[in-house]
Amino acid sequence: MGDHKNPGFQNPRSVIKKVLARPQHEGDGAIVRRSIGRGELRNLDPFLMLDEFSVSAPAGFPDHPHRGFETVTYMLEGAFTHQDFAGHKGTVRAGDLQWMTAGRGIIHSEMPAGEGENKGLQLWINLSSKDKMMEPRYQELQGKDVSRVEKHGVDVRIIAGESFGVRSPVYTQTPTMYLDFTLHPGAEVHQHIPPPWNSFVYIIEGEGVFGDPNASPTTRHHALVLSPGDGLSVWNRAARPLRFVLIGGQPLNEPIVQYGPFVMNAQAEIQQAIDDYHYCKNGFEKAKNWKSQPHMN
Ligand code: FJE
Ligand code: FE
Repeated sequence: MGDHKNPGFQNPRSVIKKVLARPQHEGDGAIVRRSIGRGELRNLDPFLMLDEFSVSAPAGFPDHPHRGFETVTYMLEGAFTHQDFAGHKGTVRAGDLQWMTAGRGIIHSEMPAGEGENKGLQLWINLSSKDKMMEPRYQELQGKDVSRVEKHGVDVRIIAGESFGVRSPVYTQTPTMYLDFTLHPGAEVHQHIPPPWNSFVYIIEGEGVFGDPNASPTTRHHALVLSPGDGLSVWNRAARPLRFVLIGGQPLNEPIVQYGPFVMNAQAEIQQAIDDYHYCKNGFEKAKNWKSQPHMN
């Protein structure tokens, strides 16, 4: 459910934590603003990381592995090209989405493909122990195929889950909702969130009032962690558009052991991942003699 007027929540969610995502270095010369995954907010089960990136060539994220989780790349401006060790390639442009379930192993490069700054969000979603070693899988959606609802000054792109009665075709291995809202000046929205799920908001532009109508407005580059509850209300009382993503997921409630891009349940499984990567086995077979092609920047 999403609604432009009637909250009708039994237990509205409020903001319990606010985190400013400051710029930091990542990859090869790239700058990211990390909200989830930084010291103040190590993770928010099932979410491991949210980076807002803004990258121009020759910086980028050259060949690196992943195991045990999903990465969701959603472009806001410009484009990013990816290549993996199985020969899978593509370019994600503004509005497009790449939902990559790394499972037992992916090695890939992610490099800017547009002129100037290439901006987007990358979210890492943990996989349950039973899914960590699954075969890798991609779900790719062009912006024109992302479901969108425009109503009463609210414009929502449905990356995952459902809003205003419209559902995303993306299959979420770990149950997840991911909504990209733009609220025009004066607009408000009341969005249902499954009560047992953890959820947060990340503000992309403008300023908005979240949860409590008397709260002071929050501006871009901030993540807001939400309390338990059945929905979130948001008001744009400013003179410019407000854009934010609302992300929620079913907690896995499993131990998390992370070593960079390997996320498992136990230290021994991390050691296994390091060995598998090193010896090109158990999912990393195709790493043997593979290197990404030079990018045309
Ligand atoms: C990474 C080195 C990396 N945030 N946002 C170490 F380069 C990366 C990495 C990224 C990344 C990629 C994109 Cl396209 C967007 C990102 C980190 O690839 F995750 C680790 N641990
Ligand atoms: Fe990656």
